[in-house]
Amino acid sequence: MTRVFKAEPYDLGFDPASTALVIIDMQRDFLEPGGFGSMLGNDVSLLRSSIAPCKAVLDAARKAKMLVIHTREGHAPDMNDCPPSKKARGGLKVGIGDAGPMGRVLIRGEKGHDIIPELYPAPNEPVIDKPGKGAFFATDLELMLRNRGIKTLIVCGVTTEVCVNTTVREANDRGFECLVVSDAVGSYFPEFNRIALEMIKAQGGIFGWVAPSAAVIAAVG
Ligand code: TIU
Repeated sequence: MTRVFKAEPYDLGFDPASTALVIIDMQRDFLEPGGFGSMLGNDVSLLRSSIAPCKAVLDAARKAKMLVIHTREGHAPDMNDCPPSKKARGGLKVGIGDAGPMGRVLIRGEKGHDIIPELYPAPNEPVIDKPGKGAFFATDLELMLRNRGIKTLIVCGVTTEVCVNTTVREANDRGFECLVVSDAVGSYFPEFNRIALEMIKAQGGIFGWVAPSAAVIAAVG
């Protein structure tokens, strides 16, 4: 069954059976005070506007029985999967692996690493733990998508110019069609948010498509 997203730079046809919702890194470490995002010097409240649209798209995808995949950026407790360059970057007083108010920063199993309660994964929804910014690097995501015949990705999450953009670029090179939900992504830098969305849809959709949550929900529902 083919349906259409009203999107930019032009409408995108999709089949719900071969479409997955991918929610990138909606973790306490990025969205709540005292996590990795704060440690980097950011105002984390800037990301919170993405939560309600993301939840609305999540509810629609669940209702339509689409595949929903959540990702989390972070590292194993022994940090064997954390490049020393990533740990050292920024010269932070409290950085990756150090004790913060929500446990060890960006470490799996710690409170800060987990997904915010508003968007918590259902038991049947895969959670991809990724050591990098892109969700395809050093994960089973591609295998999981290919095994289920997925062709189209609806992408939400944070941050727009970092993990969302990196993942969309990785997906595009692998032949997936990505639709980024413009109000369900967020950045600590409003101008980066706007430009990151422009970059995706410029040049005839060089990396993919962009549409607001209302258009995505209308097409999925
Ligand atoms: N710093 C920043 O904007 N983002 C990240 O470090 N990770 C994600 O975007 N998930």
